[in-house]
Amino acid sequence: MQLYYTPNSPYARIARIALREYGLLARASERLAANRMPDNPVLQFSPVARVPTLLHDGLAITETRHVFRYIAELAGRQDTGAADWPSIAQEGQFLGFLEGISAWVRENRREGPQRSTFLLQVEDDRARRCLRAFEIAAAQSPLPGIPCFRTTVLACALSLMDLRGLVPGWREEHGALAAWYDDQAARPSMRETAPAL
Ligand SMILES: N[C@@H](CCC(=O)N[C@@H](CS)C(=O)NCC(=O)O)C(=O)O
Repeated sequence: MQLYYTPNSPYARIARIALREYGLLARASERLAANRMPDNPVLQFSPVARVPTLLHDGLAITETRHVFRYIAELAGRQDTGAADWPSIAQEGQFLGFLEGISAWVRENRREGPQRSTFLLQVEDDRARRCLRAFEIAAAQSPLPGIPCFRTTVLACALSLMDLRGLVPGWREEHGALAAWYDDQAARPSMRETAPAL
């Protein structure tokens, strides 16, 4: 099994956390992708050429939630119950938050005139709205910990937001969420996959 990743991708990080949390790291080789380069090795397997891409049994599995589920199933953690719609609704919110943070980071990387102050403001607003809502959720009832898929997404999104200093001082007004995040950030799977600054 081969998992293509880049060190700074929060999506690939979620898949790398799954390999560690489900005890499958020894069966996988983690390989570096070269996103958006003509010699990206992932192009041999997937025309979409994004990370994470998991190769196993002749399949190239993409989309983080599918990769995560595949790894969980290989580890014998199948979820065969009826759809849990409240959890799926929350998963959508956490994935949307991660997408917003990722878009914000990408926009920040653009050079001066190419950078859209409108888009930066849109993502700033979205992130702050999400933090307020997630704080209420975390204070109302304890959020499950990693390796629950949806909260692995949340932890990786908060980590990226924190690392890039996108919402300075967010901990002060989001104490329940920050306490939950700090517990998750201390897990070996989070520490071993931390992106470079
Ligand atoms: N919806 C995808 C998003 C994955 C994604 O956006 N990956 C980025 C890195 S963070 C990527 O590979 N970008 C390269 C490209 O778009 O060419 C998922 O859930 O896996």
